[in-house]
Amino acid sequence: MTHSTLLQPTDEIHQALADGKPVVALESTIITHGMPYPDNVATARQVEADIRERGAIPATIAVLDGRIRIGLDDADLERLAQATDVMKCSRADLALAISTGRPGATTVAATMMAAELAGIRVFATGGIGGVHKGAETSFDVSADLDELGRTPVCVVAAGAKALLDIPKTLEVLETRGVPVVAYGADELPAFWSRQSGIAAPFRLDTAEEIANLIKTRQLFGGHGGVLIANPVPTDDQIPQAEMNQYIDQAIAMATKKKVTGKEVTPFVLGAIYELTKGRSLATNISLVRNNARLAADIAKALA
Ligand code: PSU
Ligand code: MN
Repeated sequence: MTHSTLLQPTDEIHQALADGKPVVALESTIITHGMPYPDNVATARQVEADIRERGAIPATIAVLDGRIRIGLDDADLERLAQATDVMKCSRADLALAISTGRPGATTVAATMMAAELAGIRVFATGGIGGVHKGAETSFDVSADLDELGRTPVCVVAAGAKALLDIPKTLEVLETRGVPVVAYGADELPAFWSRQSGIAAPFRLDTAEEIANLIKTRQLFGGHGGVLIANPVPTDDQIPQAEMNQYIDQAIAMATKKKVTGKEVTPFVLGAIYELTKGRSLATNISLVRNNARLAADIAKALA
């Protein structure tokens, strides 16, 4: 393994990047640990199609056969979506997955690392990891926040999930020097809900303004990302008051079962899926698609 064999972009993506065309990175933990099969693979394909429809090229990122794949074909997506032995790879896990040849799905942090190495500047996901409730005793703070502080990739998400401590997450992002921008909203969205009750640090209303922010930030020397918080479409949201009940129940279940570390987010997402009888999944699919469309617009404005 050398630097030149670490990444394996598809021919299409390799050429698109060489030509300066708009490319949008996509993570794979959402496929393997965020949604049940077969909705996970159907969503992954749909999101890729949404990006193409907007005139950009999707690059789903994962570790397969000891290499970081930049862009997956249909068979790869299916293989990843069905597999049960896939490592959830954040910054700490990426090298081990590659060096042992184990299949790995990339989190926001690891996808940002791969996107930067590949030269992709915009990345769409569902929600970022953050500071978990009770972090003052558990120390559970996602590596996504440090990555946003160091890696120059724009991440489009539907805000931080309300299962996280949103004010503490914002504090850490501010400390790490990450601009947090709500798209077309004054309030920070909370993933399944458009409202969080927390004012967004900044608001921008167009993809062009966001592209300008990214370009300006690059002038500082290319350190650190930008977080765009894009509210879920109104028709598909689960209002905050209702959602908070499910979240509290799901966290209580996780505590009772002593779920810790990187298992927490997948467990809580699964519990919320059960508690909402599948409605959370429809919301999740809607917001990921919405983020993919905005990310494609930002990538076009940057290209
Ligand atoms: N939020 C979701 N679905 C997900 C994740 C977050 O709604 O699948 C994944 C993302 O890949 C994110 C990761 O980067 O969980 C954060 O995990 P942790 O808190 O262990 O860093
Ligand atoms: Mn964690």
